[in-house]
Amino acid sequence: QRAHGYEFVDAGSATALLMPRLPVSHKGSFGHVLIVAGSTGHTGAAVLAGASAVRSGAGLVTLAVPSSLNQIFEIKTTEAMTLPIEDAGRGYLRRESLAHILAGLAGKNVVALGPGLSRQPETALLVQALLTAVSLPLVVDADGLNAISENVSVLGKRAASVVVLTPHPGEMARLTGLSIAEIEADRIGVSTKFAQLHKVYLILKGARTIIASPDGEVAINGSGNPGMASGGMGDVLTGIVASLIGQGYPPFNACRLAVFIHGYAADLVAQEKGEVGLIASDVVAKLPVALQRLL
Ligand code: NPW
Ligand code: AMP
Ligand code: MG
Repeated sequence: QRAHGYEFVDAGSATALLMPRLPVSHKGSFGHVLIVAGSTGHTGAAVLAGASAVRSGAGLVTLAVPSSLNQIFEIKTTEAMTLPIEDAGRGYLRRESLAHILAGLAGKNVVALGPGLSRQPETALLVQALLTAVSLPLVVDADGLNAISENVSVLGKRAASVVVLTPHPGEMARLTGLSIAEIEADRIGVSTKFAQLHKVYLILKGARTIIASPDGEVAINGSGNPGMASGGMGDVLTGIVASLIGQGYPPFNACRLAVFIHGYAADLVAQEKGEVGLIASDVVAKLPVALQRLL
């Protein structure tokens, strides 16, 4: 549906974007996602992003995590694998980890960067170094975005041709220097301007998420509910976006579809359990049904 110059993403348009699986496919057909995430106190964000990537159809998922937390991740995650990155016992990833993470890119086809990474200055240096070194499609969220906010011009030095940023209004405020009120007053204008200026796919989250492409296309999501205003929900979206890009969806399709499926799964959960007790793990668990209903 197209009105007022933007597209509205609903169940019909999401279904039209879905690519059915060929009978002869195998797990290598559906991509290998590397998720660089997690720090002390924020292991859940990494686990949610990983589980969400798996539940939205990724062939393989690996979590690159601080080595001192690896045993925790080994217990918390099952289908997703872990790549422990030496962290000298600190519980967060540092600039020194760059070479190790770059070596971990072998065999991967998309990288998600940021859920629960921490706001340590050394972590921000790592994020900035990864941006200039990783040529695979990159999905950047949460503390990945906070690191970019310290020097937004790093986006102009990035190696990847496809970069997706998934800020909530607070993160968008840090990225742009605008206030949250200014962003909320012109969600479409702010998103499209940023996407075109920095040549990124920009997903501005919140009620009625905006999806803007570097070429000036813009869509508004029709799914989702206020039950989604709870911790970890954005980390789930990061996993879906990366998963769909890894499966070969063109980036703008991946972004629109991921945002719709995320909200649609949450709507299905809300129908059963209500909005108040809705949690991110429930949304992950409902992703297969959401996909099945759309296909
Ligand atoms: P206010 O003040 O509440 O009105 P932060 P975070 C604003 C990880 N997590 N509309 C909000 O505004 C993440 O991955 C780990 C308007 C406030 O200013 C990150 O790495 C979890 N304003 C890290 O924690 C589960 C909005 O943004 C600011 C808005 C920090 O992420 C939780 C808050 O954002 C979490 O995902 C909206 N719709 N949405 C885990 N289990 O491991 C947000 N704001 O300071 O960036 O903190 O988003 O919690
Ligand atoms: P984050 O703040 O990173 O955890 O992301 C929160 C997620 O929940 C985003 O995908 C938001 O779009 C979604 N969300 C939060 N509040 C609402 C709401 N009131 N209506 C619809 N979606 C929401
Ligand atoms: Mg978030």
